[in-house]
Amino acid sequence: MKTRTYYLAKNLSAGVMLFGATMANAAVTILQSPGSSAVAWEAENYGAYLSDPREYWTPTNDAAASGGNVLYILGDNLTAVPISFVDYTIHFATPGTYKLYYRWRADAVWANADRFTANSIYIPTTFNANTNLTNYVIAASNGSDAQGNPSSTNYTVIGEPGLFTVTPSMVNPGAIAVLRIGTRERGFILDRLVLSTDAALNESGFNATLNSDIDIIVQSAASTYVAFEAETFKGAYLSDPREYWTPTNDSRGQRRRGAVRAG
Ligand SMILES: [Ca+2]
Ligand SMILES: [Ca+2]
Ligand SMILES: [Ca+2]
Repeated sequence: MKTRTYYLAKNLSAGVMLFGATMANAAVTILQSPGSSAVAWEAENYGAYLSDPREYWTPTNDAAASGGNVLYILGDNLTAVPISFVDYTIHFATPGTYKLYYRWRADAVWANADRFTANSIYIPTTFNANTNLTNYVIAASNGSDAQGNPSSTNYTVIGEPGLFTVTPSMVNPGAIAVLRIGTRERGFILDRLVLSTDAALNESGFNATLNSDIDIIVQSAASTYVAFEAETFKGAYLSDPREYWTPTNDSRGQRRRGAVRAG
């Protein structure tokens, strides 16, 4: 992936935004913890992009944002259909009916001139949506505006009325679901997302929902080592039925599970 950096002469509360701070990343799966009723992640992390140069998602910084960064819709204000997309790949652990919540705001650079702009995206009506308009609805955030209380230019948490179903087969090992979010109004700022079985999650509940783990082992900042259990669920297996690795328990093993060869 090419790294491009955009400097825009737009002063936001955080000062000048630095656009396009992307790095080459392998596809990452967001993992729901066993027993958890929610999945949470920063909008600017773990996305895979389908971008049209006319209007597209790009990560940028914002001091008021969770994690200090956001995804921003840059380009022309093309609202009739979703133009570009960000995909989040999720492995669920708990079947159920999930509601999508997100923390967002409108860029005042646009919303001060038109109170109803920069306040919507395209939300998929299902997991694994394609790119057709028929797979999307206009986000509930479009109902707020820059002269409302709170103003659309302040960060708020909102939930979508359309729900997402996680079936029992979707929690099988290796199963994934893709949440694809489309662009709509230029200047929309997406900070953080939560999918939860709680249909009435409020803002404090949203903030208390910790970000989920991912399927790769990440070295801690400034750490001089990486350490992990052999049986970690982050392991990927190439198995021959005659002899293969399988996790099992052993009271003498650390955390009482180990990976052993079977067969
Ligand atoms: Ca709007
Ligand atoms: Ca964020
Ligand atoms: Ca172990």
